[in-house]
Amino acid sequence: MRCDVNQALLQDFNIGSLKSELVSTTGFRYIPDFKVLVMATLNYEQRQFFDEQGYLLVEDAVSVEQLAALREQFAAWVEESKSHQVAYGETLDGRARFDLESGHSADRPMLRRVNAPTEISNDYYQVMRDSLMTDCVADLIGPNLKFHHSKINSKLPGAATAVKWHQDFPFTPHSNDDLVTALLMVDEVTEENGPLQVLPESHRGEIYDLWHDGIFTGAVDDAVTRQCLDNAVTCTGKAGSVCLMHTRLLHGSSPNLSTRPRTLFIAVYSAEDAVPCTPNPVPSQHQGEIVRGVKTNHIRSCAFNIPSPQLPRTASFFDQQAQ
Ligand SMILES: O=C(O)CCC(=O)C(=O)O
Repeated sequence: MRCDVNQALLQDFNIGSLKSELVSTTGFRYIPDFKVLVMATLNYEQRQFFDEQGYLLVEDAVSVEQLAALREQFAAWVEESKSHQVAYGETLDGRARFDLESGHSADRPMLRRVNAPTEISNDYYQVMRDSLMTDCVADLIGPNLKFHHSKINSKLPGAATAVKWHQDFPFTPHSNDDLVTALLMVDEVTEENGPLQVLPESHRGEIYDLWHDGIFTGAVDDAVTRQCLDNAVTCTGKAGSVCLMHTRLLHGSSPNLSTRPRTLFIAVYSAEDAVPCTPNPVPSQHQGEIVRGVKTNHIRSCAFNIPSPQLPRTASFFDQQAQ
C-alpha cells in the first residue's frame, strides 16, 4: 500500500534533510517526478542486504489469490503439454513458446519452459505488472521501472534439467546494470527440488565471459563454477516467495531430485533509463512497459566491456547451455 506524503508538508516545515533521513534509514522511497515520499515495501535492512549481497528473499510476494491463479494456469499448461511430443507454440520471434525436456511423454510430462507467459495469461501479466513483487523491485532499482522479459522455468519431478552457473547481464546487456531478475516460487522450493543457488556479493565482481572456444555456452567456465559451488547459498522458500537477484549475481541450479515440482515465474525488470544493447532473448509484446513511475527518455550508462551474447535458436537457453 502506498502512502503519499504531501509535498507542501515537506516545504512548509522545511524538512528537506528529514526527507533524505527518511529515505535512507526507513521504509520510505522518494519519487522525484511527483515530489512525494511513498511508503516503501522493503525496509532499510532489506535494501541494504540486497545492495551488499546481490540478492534478497521476500515471502508473500503475491496474494493468495494470485498464487492460486498462477498455479492453476501452470497445471493447465502441463496438462496441455501431454498432447505434444516436441516444443510447440510460437513467440514473437517465431521460436517455440513451450519447451519440452527430452524424454517428455503424456505419462511423464517434462514441460521445462514457458516463454513470455505474460502474453498468454492475464494472471501472469498482472503479477508481473502489479504485485508486491513489482513494488519490491521498484524499491531496489526504481522509482521508474521497466519490464524486459519473463519466462517460467519448471523442473517437474524426475526432470534432469539443471541451470549452469552464469550471470544474467551478459545475456541481456543494458546501458547500465540496474536490472533485477525476480524469481517467484510458484511451488515451495526445497533443498531437494532443484533450488536456485547464488554466490553472494558476486554482483560486485567481474562480468564473466559466456563464450568458450568460439561457442556461446551461456555458462561460466569450470574453475569459476567450482568457486561458486564452494560458496553457494541455496534459496529455498514457501510458495509465493520471491528471490530478487541483481543481474550481475552468479547463480545456477541443480536437477530436481524430489517427487515435487519446482516452478519459477521469472520476470526481469530494469531501471527505466537502462536501455537494452542487444535484442531480447525472450521477446514479448510487453517489453518496455513502464510498471512503476514514469518514462523519462533518458539513457544512463555505466562502463563495461563484454562480448555480445548469441540469441538462442531453439525454444530456450537450455540447449545453449547443453553445448
Ligand atoms: O531456473 C532456475 O533455477 C534458474 C533460472 C536462471 O538462472 C535463468 O533463467 O537465468
